[in-house]
Formats: sequence, C-alpha cells, structure tokens
Amino acid sequence: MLLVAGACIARADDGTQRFAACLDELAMVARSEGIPGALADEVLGRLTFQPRVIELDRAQPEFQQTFAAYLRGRVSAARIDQGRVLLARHRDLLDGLTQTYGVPGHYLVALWGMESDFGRFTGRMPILDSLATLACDARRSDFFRAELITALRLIERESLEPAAMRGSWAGAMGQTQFMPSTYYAHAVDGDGDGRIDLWGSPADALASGANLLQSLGWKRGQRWGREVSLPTGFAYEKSGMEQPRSLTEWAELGVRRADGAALPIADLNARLLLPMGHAGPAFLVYDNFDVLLGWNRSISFAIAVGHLADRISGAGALHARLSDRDVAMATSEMAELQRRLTELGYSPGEADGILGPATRSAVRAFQLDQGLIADGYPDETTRTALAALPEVSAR
Ligand SMILES: [Ca+2]
Repeated sequence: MLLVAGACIARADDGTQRFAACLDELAMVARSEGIPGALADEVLGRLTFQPRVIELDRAQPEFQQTFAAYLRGRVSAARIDQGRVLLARHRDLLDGLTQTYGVPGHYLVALWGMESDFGRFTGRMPILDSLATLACDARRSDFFRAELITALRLIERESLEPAAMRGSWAGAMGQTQFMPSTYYAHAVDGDGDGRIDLWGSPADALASGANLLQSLGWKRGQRWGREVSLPTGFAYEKSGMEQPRSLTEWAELGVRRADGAALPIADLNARLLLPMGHAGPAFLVYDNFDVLLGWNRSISFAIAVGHLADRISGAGALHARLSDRDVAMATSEMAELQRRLTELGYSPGEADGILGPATRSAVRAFQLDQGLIADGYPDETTRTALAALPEVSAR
C-alpha cells in the first residue's frame, strides 16, 4: 500500500491530532499486512505520543565517551564477578546452547551482562508508545513503522501483554534488548515452556542470544580476538578494520600475545585495532568480532563483549594501561576534525562527530603524509599538526 508520508508525520508541538491520524493509518497498514484488525485497533488505539522519545532521538552527547571510560563502565569488577556466578549457575543450560549453536557460554553471559546487567535493567519505557512515536516522526519513520508492525505480530504470536512490553526508548526489549524484528526472527524458547519470554526467562534470553549469534555467522571453536603486544617501531599504519592479514603475517610483523607468547598457529585472518591509538591496548580481531558487530555496530561494544567474556571465563585484566590518554573529545571538535580532513582531501565520512572506522582510516592517511605515528587516533600531536596546516581556501 502506498501512503503519503507527509500525512503521517506527527511533531512534538502539534502532536496529538497528527499522532491519532498516523495511528489510524498504521492500523490500516497493519491490517493490509495480515494483522487481525481487532488486535491492531485495540493495541494502537491505546498508544500515546511520547515527546520525551523525540527529545532522546535528537539528543547528541556533548562529549564522546572514550574507549577507556566505556570499557571501565561496561567491564566492571562487579559485572565480572556476577558473570562468573551466573556462568556457573547456568552451566548445564549454557553447555547445551554451545552444543546446539556453537557459541561458548561466557559470550552469552557477557552479552546478557552488557545488554541488561543480567536482566536487572531491561528498560521502563512503554515499547509500543515509543515505536509508534518514532514511526510517526519523519526522521526514521520507515524503520520504526516496520518495527511497530512486527511488534504487533509478536503480540499475536507470543500472546504478549502490550502494557507489559517495556524497554529502551528506542524499542529494545527484554534481557537481550532485542528490537521487535530481532525478537520475531531470532528469539527462541530456551526453557521449553512453549513461550518466548525475553523479559522473564533468563533461559529464553540466553538461548535467543545464542541463536542470533549463530544466524549472524558465529564460527564454532574460534575466539572473538585477543589483546596483543606490538614490537618497538611497529608500522601502525597496518591497523584498522579494513586491513585483514593472516596470523602468520602478523606474527612476521612481530605481533605477539599480550603476555609476550607467540601468536597461535592457525589459518585465520585478523585485523589489528588500536581503539586508543599506539599508547593504548592493541587487539587482533577475528571473524567472530564481525558477528558481535552484527549484534551492535559499535567497535567499543564488540571489544567490551569479547573482553568481558574472557574475564568471565577466568582471564585477567588487559596488559596495556587504559588511563593515561583518557581525554574525551567534544562531539563538535571531532566533527570539525572530520570537516578539516575532508577539506584536505581525506575521506573521514560524514562529519557526525563520531570516531568510526572511516574517520580512523582518514586520520591514519593524514598521519602518514605528515610523518606522524599512523595509528588512526587523533591525539594531541595529530590535532596540532592538523590545526597548523593552512586553510585550503587560503592556499
Ligand atoms: Ca520460554
């Protein structure tokens, strides 16, 4: 069915009436997609516009959290301890999941800890209100419209109580914080009671996480990656998500395990990541790292999950120190750096104020041209060098 997008857009200022019209339209869409009319009318008819959701959707952090702060917050001593307790408590279930899906239990427990602090914080926003508010807002209407329709399907299939569907402001639900589409397509019944309850059942949450990772391509028997040590004088420009090399090549370049032991001999490709540049920890990441990125596209998230999983399974802290260069850049400052790099002919991607892979790659290219340590991290030296170059228009 073709719909006029403009007719369905509600704004915070003139919200209520437009929102009601938008919900009517969504009810028609739901019917046309096979949702029983009575269910669509009943559920959608009770939803209210949530101005706070729009505020949160528009909010941009003033400062980007540094990798060190992120990791410290996510991989805390308390979380590691709790993860170890839960790994032991759910041992039988987790071993069964590893057999079925190929994913070791410590990764499942780590993701459970990252997403909801092991089920303690699953979010309090009314999910359907949030989804409808975003579906009726112009910015990401198509995406949230589809998620809302899928949420209705989920209510039908799982006999969920709409009012009990609480979660994040952006629609993530339960102990795994799945969006409705992920819940619908990948959640499974882990405790065998015939229902999939990601809020109330840890077994359902853990099994669903395992099923999602398997469907994202998890490779049985492989790690996510590992912390490594680099030799003095290492060619840092070989780092980055876009530069895979075989483990043999990395070994020839002098890369060793963080404790100084040789890298394992395996027919694997790996990429070298330096989230804080050459002065911070270095990681070699394997194919399963990309699977974690399929769960959440943040590199810091994927490293934190991998490291937390290692810690839960008994490994010690990182060898590299995290603290010294833990200086947060303002989002506006990072965006300015991106604009400047673009002006100079590099390709950092959109000036969104976020230090993603494309921006790191552009920083690396700039550092190489300037004879700096090309680690892709815009440290003080790099920013000073960038600021010292004349404006392009003035040349
Ligand atoms: Ca169940």
